Order: sequence, then C-alpha cells, then structure tokens
Amino acid sequence: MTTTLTLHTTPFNDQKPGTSGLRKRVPVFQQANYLENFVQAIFDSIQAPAGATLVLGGDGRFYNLEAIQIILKMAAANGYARVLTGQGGILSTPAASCLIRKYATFGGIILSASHNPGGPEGDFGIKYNTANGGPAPEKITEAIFELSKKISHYRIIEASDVALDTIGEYTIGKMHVSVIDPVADYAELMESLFDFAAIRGLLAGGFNIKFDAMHAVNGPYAREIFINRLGAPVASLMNCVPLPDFGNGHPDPNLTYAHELVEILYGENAPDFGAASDGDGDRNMILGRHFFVTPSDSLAILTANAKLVPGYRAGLKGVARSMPTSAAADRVAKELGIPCYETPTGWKFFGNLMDADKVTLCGEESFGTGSSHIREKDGLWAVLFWLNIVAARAQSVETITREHWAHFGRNVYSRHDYEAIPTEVANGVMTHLKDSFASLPGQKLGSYTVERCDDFSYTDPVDGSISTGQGIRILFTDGSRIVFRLSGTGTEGATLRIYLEAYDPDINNHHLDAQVALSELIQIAGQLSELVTRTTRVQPSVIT
Ligand code: G16
Repeated sequence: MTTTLTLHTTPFNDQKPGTSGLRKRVPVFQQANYLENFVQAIFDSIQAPAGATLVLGGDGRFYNLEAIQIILKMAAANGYARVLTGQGGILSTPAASCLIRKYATFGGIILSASHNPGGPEGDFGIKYNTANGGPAPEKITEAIFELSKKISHYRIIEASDVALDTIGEYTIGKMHVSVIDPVADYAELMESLFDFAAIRGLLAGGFNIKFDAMHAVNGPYAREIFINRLGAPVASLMNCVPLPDFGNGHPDPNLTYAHELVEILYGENAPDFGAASDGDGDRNMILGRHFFVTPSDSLAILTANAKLVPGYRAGLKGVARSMPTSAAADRVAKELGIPCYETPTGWKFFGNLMDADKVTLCGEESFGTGSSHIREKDGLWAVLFWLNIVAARAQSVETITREHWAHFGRNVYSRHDYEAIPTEVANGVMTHLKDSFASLPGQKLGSYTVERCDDFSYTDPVDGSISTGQGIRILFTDGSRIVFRLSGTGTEGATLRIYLEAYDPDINNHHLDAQVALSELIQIAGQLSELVTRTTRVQPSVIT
C-alpha cells in the first residue's frame, strides 16, 4: 500500500546553486525538509511531462543512500514513470551524463559535492542535469532558487525503501525503479572512443600505470576498465574502494590532495604514468614519471593529438576553455584552424556549444577535461585519451609535453587558492581590485605593463544569454595575465583564487618550475590585491 502525501513546509533562504549545484555541509542537508524543499523546487521548475524518466545517482558519499530513497519517493509522488539508478545508488557524474543521453531520459539528479570532503561533518550536494546530459543552465538554476524561496508544500509517497544493493526492477506506487550496473554503459562508451587494443598492448609491454581513485566513485569504473578490459595488473590501482568519507581524505586530484600518488610518481622506480580522479569522477590529474601536466596544457595536448584517437580521428569542430584556463589550447586551435571559445568557469557553459556542434573538446584549469561524448567533464576519459596518445606516439608523458611546448611555446601557469577567508574580506579584495581598474592600464609593474583590465562577462553565442561578474582579469601587453575570482563551490567562507599565466616561447626556459617562472607575476598579484594586509595570509592554502 502506498499513499501520496502533500506535506507542508517552509522555505530556506540559502538554496542558491553555485558553480555546480547546491553544496552544503551534511548537517545542513539533514535538517527537516531541506533536501525535500530543493528537490520539489527542481521538480516544480522543470515540469516533466507525464511518463518521464529520470536518472538518479551519486558519488557514494555520506548521506547518498538516504537522499536517494527520499528522492525516489518524491519522484513517484511527482508523476515520474521511471527512475534509472546505479546499484548502491552509485553513479559517477560522467556515467550519469552517459545514461541520460543513451536512454534519452528527461534529465537526471546527481548527488555529489565533487572534490569536497565527505562524512557526517563533510559536504553533500545535489544538482539537476537536463536532457542533453549536462548541468542545468543558469536560467534553470535561477528558477529553482526562486521557487525554493517560496515553497510551501512538497509531495512524497509513503512506501518502503527500494533494495538499492540488488540490480533489478522495482516499483514505488506506479513508478518503476531500475537498479542497474553503474559501470557497464559507461565502460562500453569508453571502449567505443579509444583504441583499447593499442592501450592493452602498451600495458602488456611493461608500461606501468598507477591510478588513484581517492576512495571515491571511480574505483569500480577503474577496475572494470583498467583491469578487466585493458589487462593492467591489480597493483595499478590504489584507493579504489569507495568510502562514504573518502577515507577521511579530500578527493581532489591535485598536487596537494593527491599527495600519496604524487609521492609515488616522484619517487624511486616510479611508474611511467599516474592519474587520479575526484569524488564524483569527473576531474582528472595527469602525471608522468617525475612530471606534472597542468590541466591547461593537458587540454592543449589532447587537442593537438586528437587525430591519434579513433573517436576523434575525423577532426575537431572546435575547442572551448574556461576563462581562467591558460591560452595554450588557443594556440593549438589557431594552428588547426578551428575555433576556440572562452567561457566563464562552470561546465554548464560548454553545453550549448557542444549541442550546437561548435566544439568537440572542452577543458578547465580546475582539472576538468571532456568532450561532446557526454555533457560533463570526464576523469577516466581524460586518462584513457592520454594513454591512447602515449600508445600511439610511443613517447613518455614528459616528452610529449616538452615537444608540445617546443612547438607551440609554453603557457606557464599556476593557480593559488586562499581558502576559508571571511566572505567580507574576500569581497573587499575584489572591490579594491575593481576600484583600481581606471588607474591600471598603461602602468608598468616590474617588467610587465598593464594593457587592460575588466570583470569578465560572457555572451553565449548560441542563446545570447549574458553572464556577468565572472572574474577580474589584469591583462598585460605581452599576453601574460592575472585573474582573480571567488570560488562558487566552497562551503566555508570564501575561497579566493588567483590564476597566473605567462607565455614563454623560449625552449631554454621550459625546464623552469612554474612557481619560479611566475615569481614576478605572483608578487604583482599580491601587491595589486593588497593580499597580505587584507587577508593576513602569507601563503596560499593550495597551489596547483
Ligand atoms: C565545478 C564545475 C567546474 C568548475 C569547478 C570550480 O567542478 O563543474 O566547471 O571549474 O567547479 O569552480 P569554482 O572555481 O567556482 O570553485 P566540480 O568538479 O566541483 O563539479
């Protein structure tokens, strides 16, 4: 027996989605009706037609299972005909995007706070993806927020929980729930894009890899792809058992948080190749032996070598990068004669470009790379792309990167993050920078001269929508730049990100450590923002 209930609720005023959905601490989501309000606001704003199917899954973090049971009962009460979910409530973000597209569902709900830590006191998150498989655009997230501020009721069915641990068909009221293998469809898609035989040959020939799933969602995906399908030894995997608190770690694949992997790749007898992915499996970090590839360079190198990969042999329509990502990909696009788009931070801005067939590859400095095979960034896809290139070129990651720099020049790049700054202090830094816009152009700062500065705004070339206030750019006459931006994914205070980029065509400087090569720009960024005085921080929390 099931009963549909319409329950009274009162709004919360803080349900504004950030760069990628609503992210809050777990105890915030555990408040009575907090999740229910947001889910009802999603359902009310998207107005799915009768008979619609929804994909639902998450990265397995603490509260994932409870949230899925609630959302299933709410979907049933809101008239959905079917929900597709992964066994154990698990779906990586790219796998969810793959399922939405493959089964042409109305959309999907993904439960994840991505690279943020998990556990009872950690972070939780929820976002809605549309029928193209990509994160909802701003007009939808704004509508959800507006509805969340005036919600008075939500609908839910009283029913027993679905046995999410067992693959099979279930019903809640009139709604069907298909609990499916979370890995199979995604692994099949990967096999259709890359030369698995060549990668298998590379691995069989003694090329050693180490993949770190950081105790997050990609563990089972990596096991199926690297071990079962590509024949890598089991020792190639580390931290591949997903845990609700990520083993108390911070599942962010960068030099700071993936230090266990970094130490192995920079140690004695290091493997030839290392990679890591994040909480929900959409980010990636690529390492060679004793070598780190910046995400910006990675995008450029994938673009330059795409024809070596079966899925991209026909060529690329174009490439897109977020504004703070280095211009390395722009140089490749220019040589290939394809367009390069510069979007605000947030994967959602790439969706329209891919749907309109304007771009094939996209990437962000925040360890995200992907293509039009789905509408999310894709961690394992990037790892496979690299392995495919390495197999085709029979060269190391370092040689491929250095040859790339020798040909295109090097966009030396780094990001400095100052985390958990009081919000008013961070806002003060941004206001101060904007106040100095009028006086900066033409100023000589050390060996750099300011050409112009602005607060980045973007007009979507497909639907004409305008996004303003997307980051402060100080652009120098030689093409170098400093970008200041406040993160839209943190849950504690504000995170100030400072992005630094200098272009160096001289191969004799390409051995330099980025922090050394950028030292003058780093100093200028500190001066311009009055960083130490305003924030009392002398060191960034994270350098990538
Ligand atoms: C999300 C977005 C990315 C964005 C990143 C960082 O990634 O999908 O597009 O680059 O956040 O955003 P911010 O600089 O505002 O913190 P993820 O992996 O967290 O979903």
